[in-house]
Amino acid sequence: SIEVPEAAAPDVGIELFQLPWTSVAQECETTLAPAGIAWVLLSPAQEHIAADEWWASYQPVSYQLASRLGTRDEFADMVQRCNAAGVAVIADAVINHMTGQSEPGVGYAGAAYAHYDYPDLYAESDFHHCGLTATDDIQLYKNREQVQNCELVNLADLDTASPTVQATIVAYLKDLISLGVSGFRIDAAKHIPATDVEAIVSQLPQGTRIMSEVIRGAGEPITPDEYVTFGEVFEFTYARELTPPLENGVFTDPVLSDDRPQQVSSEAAIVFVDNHDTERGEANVTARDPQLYVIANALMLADDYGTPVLYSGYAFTDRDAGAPTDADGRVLEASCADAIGPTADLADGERTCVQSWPAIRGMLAFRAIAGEVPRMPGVDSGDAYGFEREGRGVIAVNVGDDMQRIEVPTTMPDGAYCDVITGGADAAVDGGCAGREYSISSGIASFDLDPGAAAAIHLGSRR
Ligand code: ARE
Ligand code: CA
Repeated sequence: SIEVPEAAAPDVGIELFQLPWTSVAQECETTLAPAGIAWVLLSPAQEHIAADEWWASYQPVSYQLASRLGTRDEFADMVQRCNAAGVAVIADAVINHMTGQSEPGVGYAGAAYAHYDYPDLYAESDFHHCGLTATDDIQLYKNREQVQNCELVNLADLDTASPTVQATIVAYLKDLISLGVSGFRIDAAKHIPATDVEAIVSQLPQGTRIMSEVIRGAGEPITPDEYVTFGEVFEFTYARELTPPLENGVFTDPVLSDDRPQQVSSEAAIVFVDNHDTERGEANVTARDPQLYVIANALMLADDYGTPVLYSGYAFTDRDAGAPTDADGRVLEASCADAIGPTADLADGERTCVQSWPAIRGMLAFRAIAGEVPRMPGVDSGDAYGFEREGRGVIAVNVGDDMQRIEVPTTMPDGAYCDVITGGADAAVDGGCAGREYSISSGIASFDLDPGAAAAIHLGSRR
């Protein structure tokens, strides 16, 4: 018998897009903690404009925790329950701007506002009026001043260099921390000078996790690298390089973490296959394409670069459509406890529930056992590709239209292993396998893979 190494502490996160707090709490307890997911990224919690589209969340009206995702009490209860389950909570901090509505209005929870006037919070002088473009909107991403001082799609742009604006933002973030939040996604961080983000987050308790959303853009002067001195960044290049091979079958092999041009260091990188924006935009592979989506997520979870964040959203036809709501506009509760995916047959509004897919849970188990040893050089065989995490796990995928055999050299012990993609986290059961079985013989792991199939075995999945 062989010794199975101790499972590493979980590091993977998940974005639960537009999921109400009561349901997030439920997921922390029933699906995320059991799957070994370390943190959950929420949709924005603050009061927002009253509108049906999901992106209403990204137009703050006040910093009350009262949104269609839930009340302050529900938020507080959720954070406490997630923390108790061992799942840290990362809040989405929309601090670059307020609303984009030119007309005055009343927010979801009743706060009156106008485009540059948010009573008891911000007044006209707290906003940039960049004067660099006809409408004060950003027109040219190649111009740093426009990107940071003009308005992103007409959203009233806060003067984040102002000490009073900073103090208001810091008070809001500290309020979330007082409820147990562990860190923040800084929404639209590219549009806030890195020095301003740093000035704000340096006023938060030590250890607060900061993840800046800075979309790397070709030829743009503002890069994610400016934001790594005080936290992590979402590295958009990762998905852009990970997924095209899934469609063209030509894999290039980044053997070493540091051998990835145009990407921040591995420690600073949050990586993902898609997120709520790219699912509706640039992503090559999304949950609408279940087989390739499993392959992409499996490769990411088997990889040695960055901290992965999974994405759990809902099916849609209209890219603007919000999650289903009740008559009061509250997003309906949803549970992934009994979901088995992947499936391409979701009705609009139904949750993808990736955290419950056996393949994803199997790969989280793979990562816990094999994720801390070196990634070995990849092997190509037609449209199949695979690699070893040295001595602990092997993954192989077939992105072509034909059955493919692939043989991956490994220092894992010879023997029979249960596949965690088809078998899930507990792939080895009662001397047999819950899913498929593969073998290692004379130091070669062999896989016969159907078109669109993936396979992964590790020391803990020995039959
Ligand atoms: C909505 C309407 C607009 C309207 C506006 C104001 O769609 O027509 O003018 O409201 O009334 C989300 C939605 C937006 C929505 C907004 C506010 O995606 O459609 O606008 O909420 O409700 C850039 C930013 C990046 C940003 C993306 C979307 O750099 O930070 O655009 N991503 C975050 C969130 C979004 C959110 C916001 C920011 C705003 O993740 O969900 O917007 O809070 C190149 C550049 C990128 C650029 C990208 C797209 O790749 O390199 O920097 O990203 O193009 O323009
Ligand atoms: Ca700005």
